[in-house]
Amino acid sequence: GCGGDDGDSGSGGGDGKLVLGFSQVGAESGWRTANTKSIQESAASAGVELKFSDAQGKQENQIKAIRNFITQRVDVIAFSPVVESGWDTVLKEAKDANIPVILTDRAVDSQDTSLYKTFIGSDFVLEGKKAGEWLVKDYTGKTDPVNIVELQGTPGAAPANDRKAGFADVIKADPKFKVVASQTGQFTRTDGKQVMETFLKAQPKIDVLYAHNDDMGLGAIEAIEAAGKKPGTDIKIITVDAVKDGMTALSEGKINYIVECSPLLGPQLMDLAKKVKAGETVPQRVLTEETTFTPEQAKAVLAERKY
Ligand code: GZL
Repeated sequence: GCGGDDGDSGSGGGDGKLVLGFSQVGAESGWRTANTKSIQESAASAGVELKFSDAQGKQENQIKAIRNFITQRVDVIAFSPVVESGWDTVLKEAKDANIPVILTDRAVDSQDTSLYKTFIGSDFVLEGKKAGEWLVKDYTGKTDPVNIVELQGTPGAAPANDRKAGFADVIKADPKFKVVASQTGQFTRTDGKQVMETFLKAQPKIDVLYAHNDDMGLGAIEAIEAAGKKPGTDIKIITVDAVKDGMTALSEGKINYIVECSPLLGPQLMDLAKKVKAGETVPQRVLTEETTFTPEQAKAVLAERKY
């Protein structure tokens, strides 16, 4: 179909293999690439027939892909919803077709939780809180105003909404913290760089950048250096994800703190898909394991990072 590729139209799992239809957001960031790799590799090693569709960041392409999976009568449908809203209709179609759905990575705001069997992903509000808590600690004892600029993720996406809310919830404790500008950088390096350029022109003083993912932070670093400022020193930078390029910048002190968001959901997804197909009950919510990193900690683990 037009837009995102809808995956091959191969027959169902004729050889008894579980057939999983997966609709991916796109390829906007290093995190997404690692997430796709994890899903594709774990499907292969789990003996799952994967029908993979890349929506190029468009919700209508995801809805189209899900409808294709229903037509192809796959055993299980999984997807990472690009935005939180607008899924009830297509999820009801999957339910009416008796095809179970698994949410991965991002949440939907559907009130009817019977529309999916489980949601495996991070707690994005907690990620935002962790970012805020580091900043509060870093500025303990200081009283001068702290001017913060924020690069938000994709408008309407659960990680963008929740990372913003969690961070704001923590820094509201101290009025010295002021978010003087907040704008979407679409989770990409290119947009992160462009928006940071406008922040640097518009803001007389920027003390901190909070970017909802490493990629936007890395784009912002280019803009900060082009403006003759030292990232991590003149402007402190906090990001989320902990992909290799982000961890490298962290180990060099260009980023000050990274909150990890693991993309390696593949193995658990395959396990959940098999359980769901077998009619076993699975937890409504599966939280991913993840931590935080300082420059020292990044140096210690950089060589072994898988993504
Ligand atoms: C988070 C994921 C976000 C990453 C970004 O689970 O949805 O989307 O933080 C990615 O890097 O683009």
